[in-house]
Amino acid sequence: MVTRFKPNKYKPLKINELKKFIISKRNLKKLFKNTSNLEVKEVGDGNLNLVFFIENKHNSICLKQPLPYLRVLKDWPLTLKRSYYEYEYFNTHKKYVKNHFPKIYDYDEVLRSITMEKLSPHIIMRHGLIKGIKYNNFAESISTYLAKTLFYTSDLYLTAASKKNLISKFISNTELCKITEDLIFTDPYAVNKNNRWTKPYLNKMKKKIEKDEKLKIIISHLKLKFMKNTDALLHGDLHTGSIMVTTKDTKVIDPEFAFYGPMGFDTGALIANLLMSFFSQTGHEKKFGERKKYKKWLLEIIKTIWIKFEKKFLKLWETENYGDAYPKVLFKKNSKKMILEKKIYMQNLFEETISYAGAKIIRRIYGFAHNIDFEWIENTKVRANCEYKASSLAIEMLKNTNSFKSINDLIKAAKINENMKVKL
Ligand code: SR1
Ligand code: MG
Repeated sequence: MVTRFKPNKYKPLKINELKKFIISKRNLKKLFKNTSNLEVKEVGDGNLNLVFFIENKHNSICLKQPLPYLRVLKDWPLTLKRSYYEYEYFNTHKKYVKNHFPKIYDYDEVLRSITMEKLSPHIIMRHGLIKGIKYNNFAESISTYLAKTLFYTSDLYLTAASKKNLISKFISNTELCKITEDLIFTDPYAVNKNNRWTKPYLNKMKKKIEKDEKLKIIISHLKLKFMKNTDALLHGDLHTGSIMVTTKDTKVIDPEFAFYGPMGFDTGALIANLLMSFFSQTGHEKKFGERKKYKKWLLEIIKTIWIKFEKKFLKLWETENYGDAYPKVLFKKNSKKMILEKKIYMQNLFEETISYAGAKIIRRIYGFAHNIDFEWIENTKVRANCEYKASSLAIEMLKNTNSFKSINDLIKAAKINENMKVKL
Protein backbone atom coordinates (compact mmCIF):
# COMPACT_ATOMS: atom_id res chain seq x y z
CA MET A 1 0.00 0.00 0.00
CA VAL A 2 1.28 3.44 -0.85
CA THR A 3 1.64 5.73 2.15
CA ARG A 4 0.70 9.14 0.91
CA PHE A 5 2.93 10.74 3.47
CA LYS A 6 2.86 14.44 2.78
CA PRO A 7 3.57 16.98 5.52
CA ASN A 8 1.05 19.80 5.36
CA LYS A 9 3.33 22.55 4.21
CA TYR A 10 5.44 20.51 1.85
CA LYS A 11 5.91 21.84 -1.64
CA PRO A 12 8.58 21.23 -4.26
CA LEU A 13 11.07 24.07 -4.16
CA LYS A 14 11.46 26.30 -7.18
CA ILE A 15 14.80 27.76 -8.22
CA ASN A 16 13.73 31.26 -7.18
CA GLU A 17 12.72 30.07 -3.69
CA LEU A 18 16.04 28.51 -2.78
CA LYS A 19 17.73 31.71 -1.69
CA LYS A 20 14.91 32.53 0.73
CA PHE A 21 15.11 29.02 2.12
CA ILE A 22 18.85 29.29 2.73
CA ILE A 23 18.52 32.68 4.40
CA SER A 24 15.73 31.41 6.63
CA LYS A 25 18.05 28.80 8.14
CA ARG A 26 20.85 30.02 10.37
CA ASN A 27 22.94 26.90 9.91
CA LEU A 28 22.79 27.27 6.11
CA LYS A 29 23.08 31.03 5.92
CA LYS A 30 26.29 31.01 7.90
CA LEU A 31 27.93 28.79 5.26
CA PHE A 32 28.02 31.81 2.95
CA LYS A 33 29.70 35.08 3.85
CA ASN A 34 27.29 36.94 1.67
CA THR A 35 23.94 35.65 0.45
CA SER A 36 23.20 38.41 -2.06
CA ASN A 37 25.11 36.75 -4.87
CA LEU A 38 23.97 33.14 -4.59
CA GLU A 39 23.60 31.21 -7.82
CA VAL A 40 21.09 28.36 -7.97
CA LYS A 41 20.84 25.55 -10.53
CA GLU A 42 18.61 22.46 -10.70
CA VAL A 43 20.86 19.59 -11.70
CA GLY A 44 18.93 16.40 -10.80
CA ASP A 45 19.34 13.68 -13.39
CA GLY A 46 18.40 10.63 -11.30
CA ASN A 47 15.12 8.76 -11.32
CA LEU A 48 13.64 10.16 -8.15
CA ASN A 49 14.46 13.60 -6.76
CA LEU A 50 15.09 17.29 -7.30
CA VAL A 51 18.71 18.29 -6.80
CA PHE A 52 19.88 21.90 -6.58
CA PHE A 53 23.34 23.43 -6.42
CA ILE A 54 23.57 26.71 -4.56
CA GLU A 55 26.84 28.55 -4.67
CA ASN A 56 28.83 31.74 -4.56
CA LYS A 57 32.56 32.30 -4.51
CA HIS A 58 32.78 31.42 -0.80
CA ASN A 59 30.98 28.12 -0.74
CA SER A 60 28.81 25.66 -2.62
CA ILE A 61 26.15 23.35 -1.26
CA CYS A 62 23.73 20.81 -2.61
CA LEU A 63 20.06 20.45 -1.70
CA LYS A 64 18.17 17.28 -2.46
CA GLN A 65 14.39 17.25 -2.23
CA PRO A 66 12.06 14.34 -2.85
CA LEU A 67 9.00 14.74 -5.04
CA PRO A 68 5.74 12.95 -4.13
CA TYR A 69 6.16 10.90 -7.29
CA LEU A 70 8.95 9.44 -9.41
CA ARG A 71 10.81 12.24 -11.21
CA VAL A 72 11.03 10.10 -14.33
CA LEU A 73 7.46 8.75 -14.23
CA LYS A 74 5.11 11.29 -12.71
CA ASP A 75 2.10 8.98 -12.34
CA TRP A 76 4.10 6.74 -9.97
CA PRO A 77 3.41 8.11 -6.47
CA LEU A 78 6.17 7.81 -3.93
CA THR A 79 6.47 8.70 -0.26
CA LEU A 80 8.36 11.85 0.69
CA LYS A 81 9.50 10.11 3.82
CA ARG A 82 12.31 8.52 1.84
CA SER A 83 14.57 11.47 2.61
CA TYR A 84 14.08 10.75 6.32
CA TYR A 85 15.54 7.25 5.79
CA GLU A 86 18.38 8.72 3.82
CA TYR A 87 19.13 11.18 6.60
CA GLU A 88 18.90 8.48 9.27
CA TYR A 89 21.20 6.19 7.30
CA PHE A 90 23.84 8.93 7.20
CA ASN A 91 23.32 9.51 10.94
CA THR A 92 23.58 5.86 11.85
CA HIS A 93 26.73 5.16 9.91
CA LYS A 94 28.56 8.46 10.29
CA LYS A 95 30.22 7.32 13.49
CA TYR A 96 32.32 4.86 11.49
CA VAL A 97 32.47 6.06 7.89
CA LYS A 98 31.93 9.81 8.10
CA ASN A 99 34.82 10.46 5.72
CA HIS A 100 32.94 8.54 3.02
CA PHE A 101 29.82 10.74 3.19
CA PRO A 102 29.26 14.33 2.13
CA LYS A 103 28.94 16.69 5.13
CA ILE A 104 25.27 16.99 6.02
CA TYR A 105 24.19 20.52 7.00
CA ASP A 106 20.44 20.35 7.33
CA TYR A 107 17.37 18.18 7.23
CA ASP A 108 14.10 20.02 6.82
CA GLU A 109 11.16 18.07 8.21
CA VAL A 110 8.57 20.05 6.28
CA LEU A 111 10.16 20.27 2.87
CA ARG A 112 11.87 16.92 3.43
CA SER A 113 15.05 18.34 1.98
CA ILE A 114 18.58 17.32 2.86
CA THR A 115 21.22 19.99 2.42
CA MET A 116 24.78 18.86 2.16
CA GLU A 117 28.24 19.70 0.98
CA LYS A 118 28.51 19.96 -2.80
CA LEU A 119 31.18 17.43 -3.59
CA SER A 120 33.90 18.85 -5.76
CA PRO A 121 35.88 17.90 -7.81
CA HIS A 122 34.15 14.54 -7.37
CA ILE A 123 32.13 13.08 -10.20
CA ILE A 124 29.58 10.27 -10.31
CA MET A 125 31.69 7.13 -10.49
CA ARG A 126 29.65 5.66 -13.34
CA HIS A 127 30.58 8.66 -15.50
CA GLY A 128 34.24 8.21 -14.65
CA LEU A 129 34.11 4.51 -15.52
CA ILE A 130 32.49 5.27 -18.87
CA LYS A 131 35.35 7.67 -19.58
CA GLY A 132 37.87 4.98 -18.65
CA ILE A 133 39.28 6.69 -15.55
CA LYS A 134 41.14 4.49 -13.06
CA TYR A 135 40.36 4.95 -9.39
CA ASN A 136 43.24 3.30 -7.63
CA ASN A 137 42.14 4.15 -4.08
CA PHE A 138 38.61 2.95 -4.61
CA ALA A 139 39.05 -0.70 -3.61
CA GLU A 140 40.66 0.32 -0.33
CA SER A 141 37.98 2.82 0.61
CA ILE A 142 34.87 0.98 -0.53
CA SER A 143 35.99 -2.25 1.13
CA THR A 144 36.39 -0.35 4.40
CA TYR A 145 33.02 1.27 3.86
CA LEU A 146 31.28 -2.05 3.26
CA ALA A 147 33.03 -3.88 6.09
CA LYS A 148 32.23 -1.15 8.62
CA THR A 149 28.66 -0.34 7.62
CA LEU A 150 27.70 -4.00 7.48
CA PHE A 151 29.59 -5.20 10.56
CA TYR A 152 28.69 -2.35 12.92
CA THR A 153 24.96 -2.69 12.29
CA SER A 154 24.91 -6.49 12.56
CA ASP A 155 24.32 -8.88 15.45
CA LEU A 156 28.06 -9.50 15.53
CA TYR A 157 28.55 -6.02 16.99
CA LEU A 158 25.20 -4.86 18.39
CA THR A 159 23.17 -6.21 21.26
CA ALA A 160 19.87 -7.73 20.20
CA ALA A 161 18.00 -4.80 21.76
CA SER A 162 19.99 -2.06 20.05
CA LYS A 163 19.80 -3.81 16.71
CA LYS A 164 16.03 -4.19 17.03
CA ASN A 165 15.78 -0.50 17.85
CA LEU A 166 17.63 0.32 14.67
CA ILE A 167 15.50 -2.07 12.64
CA SER A 168 12.41 -0.30 13.91
CA LYS A 169 13.75 3.03 12.64
CA PHE A 170 13.94 1.74 9.06
CA ILE A 171 11.16 -0.84 9.04
CA SER A 172 8.66 1.47 7.35
CA ASN A 173 10.75 2.21 4.30
CA THR A 174 8.37 -0.17 2.59
CA GLU A 175 7.66 1.84 -0.55
CA LEU A 176 11.28 2.02 -1.55
CA CYS A 177 11.73 -1.66 -0.74
CA LYS A 178 8.68 -2.39 -2.88
CA ILE A 179 10.39 -0.68 -5.85
CA THR A 180 13.28 -3.08 -5.41
CA GLU A 181 10.99 -6.06 -4.87
CA ASP A 182 9.19 -5.33 -8.14
CA LEU A 183 11.95 -3.91 -10.29
CA ILE A 184 14.67 -6.38 -9.39
CA PHE A 185 12.97 -9.57 -8.28
CA THR A 186 9.71 -9.68 -10.24
CA ASP A 187 9.21 -7.55 -13.34
CA PRO A 188 12.26 -8.54 -15.43
CA TYR A 189 11.12 -12.19 -15.23
CA ALA A 190 7.57 -11.41 -16.31
CA VAL A 191 5.79 -9.61 -19.11
CA ASN A 192 5.48 -6.07 -17.78
CA LYS A 193 4.84 -2.81 -19.61
CA ASN A 194 7.69 -1.08 -17.80
CA ASN A 195 10.33 -3.54 -18.98
CA ARG A 196 12.76 -2.49 -21.72
CA TRP A 197 15.57 -4.26 -23.48
CA THR A 198 17.63 -3.74 -26.61
CA LYS A 199 15.28 -4.88 -29.35
CA PRO A 200 15.25 -6.93 -31.45
CA TYR A 201 18.61 -8.42 -30.50
CA LEU A 202 17.74 -9.47 -26.96
CA ASN A 203 14.14 -10.58 -27.64
CA LYS A 204 15.08 -14.24 -27.52
CA MET A 205 17.04 -13.93 -24.31
CA LYS A 206 14.15 -12.04 -22.69
CA LYS A 207 11.70 -14.80 -23.67
CA LYS A 208 14.11 -17.41 -22.34
CA ILE A 209 14.21 -15.61 -18.99
CA GLU A 210 10.41 -15.46 -18.82
CA LYS A 211 10.14 -19.19 -19.50
CA ASP A 212 12.89 -20.40 -17.17
CA GLU A 213 11.06 -21.81 -14.14
CA LYS A 214 14.29 -22.72 -12.34
CA LEU A 215 15.50 -19.15 -12.69
CA LYS A 216 12.15 -17.82 -11.46
CA ILE A 217 12.30 -20.02 -8.36
CA ILE A 218 15.84 -18.79 -7.68
CA ILE A 219 14.92 -15.14 -8.06
CA SER A 220 11.91 -15.75 -5.80
CA HIS A 221 14.20 -17.20 -3.12
CA LEU A 222 16.32 -14.08 -3.37
CA LYS A 223 13.25 -11.88 -3.11
CA LEU A 224 12.08 -13.75 -0.02
CA LYS A 225 15.51 -13.36 1.56
CA PHE A 226 15.46 -9.65 0.70
CA MET A 227 12.06 -9.28 2.40
CA LYS A 228 12.68 -11.28 5.55
CA ASN A 229 16.36 -11.04 6.36
CA THR A 230 17.68 -8.38 8.74
CA ASP A 231 21.46 -8.87 8.71
CA ALA A 232 22.59 -5.27 8.63
CA LEU A 233 21.57 -1.71 7.76
CA LEU A 234 22.02 -1.57 4.01
CA HIS A 235 22.42 1.34 1.65
CA GLY A 236 19.94 -0.47 -0.56
CA ASP A 237 21.01 1.05 -3.91
CA LEU A 238 24.78 0.87 -3.90
CA HIS A 239 25.46 1.18 -7.60
CA THR A 240 28.17 3.30 -9.21
CA GLY A 241 25.67 6.14 -9.65
CA SER A 242 25.41 6.34 -5.84
CA ILE A 243 29.15 6.82 -5.46
CA MET A 244 31.11 10.01 -6.14
CA VAL A 245 34.82 9.84 -6.66
CA THR A 246 38.09 11.53 -7.37
CA THR A 247 41.19 9.47 -7.97
CA LYS A 248 41.90 9.86 -4.24
CA ASP A 249 38.54 10.04 -2.52
CA THR A 250 35.31 8.02 -2.36
CA LYS A 251 31.97 9.33 -1.15
CA VAL A 252 28.75 7.36 -0.95
CA ILE A 253 25.51 9.23 -1.59
CA ASP A 254 21.77 8.60 -2.04
CA PRO A 255 20.93 6.04 0.66
CA GLU A 256 17.16 6.62 0.44
CA PHE A 257 16.59 2.88 -0.14
CA ALA A 258 18.16 2.15 3.27
CA PHE A 259 16.68 -0.80 5.13
CA TYR A 260 17.70 -3.77 7.24
CA GLY A 261 18.37 -6.63 4.86
CA PRO A 262 20.82 -9.27 3.65
CA MET A 263 24.42 -8.02 3.51
CA GLY A 264 25.00 -9.59 0.11
CA PHE A 265 22.51 -7.18 -1.39
CA ASP A 266 24.92 -4.23 -0.93
CA THR A 267 28.11 -6.11 -1.80
CA GLY A 268 26.32 -7.67 -4.78
CA ALA A 269 25.07 -4.31 -6.06
CA LEU A 270 28.57 -2.91 -6.16
CA ILE A 271 30.11 -5.94 -7.85
CA ALA A 272 27.27 -6.12 -10.39
CA ASN A 273 27.79 -2.52 -11.39
CA LEU A 274 31.54 -2.94 -11.79
CA LEU A 275 30.90 -6.06 -13.88
CA MET A 276 28.44 -4.14 -16.07
CA SER A 277 31.06 -1.45 -16.51
CA PHE A 278 33.50 -4.19 -17.56
CA PHE A 279 31.10 -5.64 -20.16
CA SER A 280 30.20 -2.20 -21.50
CA GLN A 281 33.78 -1.05 -22.15
CA THR A 282 34.04 -2.46 -25.69
CA GLY A 283 31.01 -0.36 -26.60
CA HIS A 284 32.85 2.80 -25.55
CA GLU A 285 35.99 2.10 -27.57
CA LYS A 286 36.80 4.60 -30.28
CA LYS A 287 39.63 2.38 -31.50
CA PHE A 288 39.46 -1.43 -31.38
CA GLY A 289 41.14 -2.78 -28.23
CA GLU A 290 41.81 0.61 -26.62
CA ARG A 291 40.00 -0.36 -23.39
CA LYS A 292 41.84 -3.67 -22.98
CA LYS A 293 43.99 -2.52 -20.07
CA TYR A 294 41.07 -0.76 -18.48
CA LYS A 295 38.98 -3.91 -18.57
CA LYS A 296 41.81 -5.74 -16.84
CA TRP A 297 41.91 -3.04 -14.18
CA LEU A 298 38.16 -3.35 -13.60
CA LEU A 299 38.44 -7.07 -12.95
CA GLU A 300 41.39 -6.46 -10.66
CA ILE A 301 39.47 -4.00 -8.51
CA ILE A 302 36.50 -6.35 -8.25
CA LYS A 303 38.87 -8.98 -6.93
CA THR A 304 40.69 -6.58 -4.61
CA ILE A 305 37.42 -5.20 -3.22
CA TRP A 306 36.23 -8.64 -2.22
CA ILE A 307 39.57 -9.75 -0.75
CA LYS A 308 39.96 -6.55 1.25
CA PHE A 309 36.33 -6.54 2.34
CA GLU A 310 36.58 -10.10 3.65
CA LYS A 311 39.80 -9.37 5.51
CA LYS A 312 38.47 -6.18 7.09
CA PHE A 313 35.14 -7.71 8.06
CA LEU A 314 36.88 -10.65 9.72
CA LYS A 315 39.26 -8.31 11.54
CA LEU A 316 36.31 -6.37 12.97
CA TRP A 317 34.69 -9.62 14.00
CA GLU A 318 37.88 -10.67 15.77
CA THR A 319 38.48 -7.39 17.58
CA GLU A 320 35.00 -5.97 18.16
CA ASN A 321 32.72 -8.95 18.63
CA TYR A 322 30.53 -7.27 21.25
CA GLY A 323 27.25 -8.38 19.72
CA ASP A 324 24.82 -10.91 21.10
CA ALA A 325 25.54 -13.37 18.30
CA TYR A 326 28.18 -16.04 19.00
CA PRO A 327 28.50 -15.17 22.72
CA LYS A 328 32.13 -14.98 23.84
CA VAL A 329 31.41 -17.15 26.90
CA LEU A 330 30.78 -20.09 24.62
CA PHE A 331 34.11 -20.09 22.77
CA LYS A 332 37.74 -20.18 23.74
CA LYS A 333 40.03 -17.64 22.07
CA ASN A 334 41.17 -19.03 18.71
CA SER A 335 38.61 -21.83 18.87
CA LYS A 336 39.04 -23.98 15.75
CA LYS A 337 35.29 -24.39 15.45
CA MET A 338 34.82 -20.62 15.47
CA ILE A 339 37.53 -20.17 12.85
CA LEU A 340 35.71 -22.65 10.65
CA GLU A 341 32.37 -21.01 11.41
CA LYS A 342 33.68 -17.63 10.27
CA LYS A 343 34.95 -19.18 7.06
CA ILE A 344 31.51 -20.66 6.40
CA TYR A 345 29.87 -17.32 7.21
CA MET A 346 32.06 -15.51 4.70
CA GLN A 347 31.54 -18.21 2.09
CA ASN A 348 27.75 -17.86 2.48
CA LEU A 349 28.08 -14.11 2.20
CA PHE A 350 30.16 -14.53 -0.93
CA GLU A 351 27.53 -16.77 -2.54
CA GLU A 352 24.80 -14.34 -1.54
CA THR A 353 26.84 -11.56 -3.14
CA ILE A 354 27.17 -13.55 -6.36
CA SER A 355 23.42 -14.18 -6.59
CA TYR A 356 22.35 -10.65 -5.78
CA ALA A 357 24.92 -9.34 -8.26
CA GLY A 358 23.38 -11.60 -10.92
CA ALA A 359 19.92 -10.25 -10.11
CA LYS A 360 21.18 -6.67 -10.30
CA ILE A 361 22.61 -7.23 -13.76
CA ILE A 362 19.42 -8.77 -15.16
CA ARG A 363 17.26 -5.90 -13.89
CA ARG A 364 19.43 -3.27 -15.62
CA ILE A 365 19.24 -5.06 -18.98
CA TYR A 366 15.64 -6.36 -19.07
CA GLY A 367 13.81 -4.23 -16.49
CA PHE A 368 12.61 -0.66 -16.11
CA ALA A 369 15.67 1.30 -15.01
CA HIS A 370 18.79 0.86 -17.12
CA ASN A 371 22.43 1.91 -16.74
CA ILE A 372 24.08 4.56 -18.88
CA ASP A 373 27.10 2.22 -19.08
CA PHE A 374 25.07 0.31 -21.67
CA GLU A 375 22.55 2.98 -22.66
CA TRP A 376 25.20 5.36 -23.90
CA ILE A 377 26.44 2.81 -26.44
CA GLU A 378 24.72 4.24 -29.51
CA ASN A 379 25.11 1.31 -31.88
CA THR A 380 22.31 -0.96 -30.66
CA LYS A 381 23.90 -4.12 -32.02
CA VAL A 382 27.16 -3.40 -30.21
CA ARG A 383 25.19 -2.55 -27.07
CA ALA A 384 23.16 -5.75 -27.28
CA ASN A 385 26.37 -7.72 -27.69
CA CYS A 386 27.77 -6.27 -24.45
CA GLU A 387 24.45 -6.77 -22.67
CA TYR A 388 24.15 -10.34 -23.91
CA LYS A 389 27.54 -11.27 -22.46
CA ALA A 390 26.73 -9.59 -19.15
CA SER A 391 23.34 -11.27 -18.89
CA SER A 392 24.72 -14.71 -19.77
CA LEU A 393 27.12 -14.38 -16.87
CA ALA A 394 24.33 -13.07 -14.63
CA ILE A 395 22.16 -16.11 -15.36
CA GLU A 396 25.12 -18.35 -14.56
CA MET A 397 25.63 -16.47 -11.28
CA LEU A 398 21.98 -16.96 -10.41
CA LYS A 399 21.59 -20.56 -11.47
CA ASN A 400 24.99 -21.98 -10.62
CA THR A 401 25.91 -19.80 -7.70
CA ASN A 402 27.84 -22.48 -5.87
CA SER A 403 30.14 -23.08 -8.80
CA PHE A 404 31.65 -19.70 -7.85
CA LYS A 405 33.83 -20.85 -4.98
CA SER A 406 35.98 -17.77 -4.80
CA ILE A 407 36.30 -14.33 -6.36
CA ASN A 408 38.82 -15.81 -8.81
CA ASP A 409 36.04 -17.97 -10.25
CA LEU A 410 33.97 -14.86 -10.90
CA ILE A 411 36.87 -13.12 -12.63
CA LYS A 412 37.53 -16.21 -14.74
CA ALA A 413 33.88 -16.46 -15.74
CA ALA A 414 33.74 -12.75 -16.63
CA LYS A 415 36.74 -13.20 -18.95
CA ILE A 416 35.19 -16.27 -20.59
CA ASN A 417 31.92 -14.43 -21.19
CA GLU A 418 33.67 -11.36 -22.53
CA ASN A 419 35.50 -13.51 -25.09
CA MET A 420 32.50 -15.54 -26.20
CA LYS A 421 31.28 -15.26 -29.76
CA VAL A 422 27.76 -13.89 -29.73
CA LYS A 423 25.34 -14.41 -32.62
CA LEU A 424 22.50 -11.95 -32.41
C1 SR1 B 1 11.76 3.60 -10.06
S1 SR1 B 1 13.30 4.00 -9.45
C2 SR1 B 1 14.37 3.05 -10.40
C3 SR1 B 1 15.66 2.79 -9.79
O1 SR1 B 1 16.36 4.00 -9.55
C4 SR1 B 1 17.05 3.88 -8.32
O2 SR1 B 1 18.38 4.30 -8.44
C5 SR1 B 1 16.94 2.45 -7.90
O3 SR1 B 1 17.98 1.66 -8.42
C6 SR1 B 1 15.64 2.08 -8.46
O4 SR1 B 1 15.44 0.70 -8.57
MG1 MG C 1 19.69 7.16 -6.31
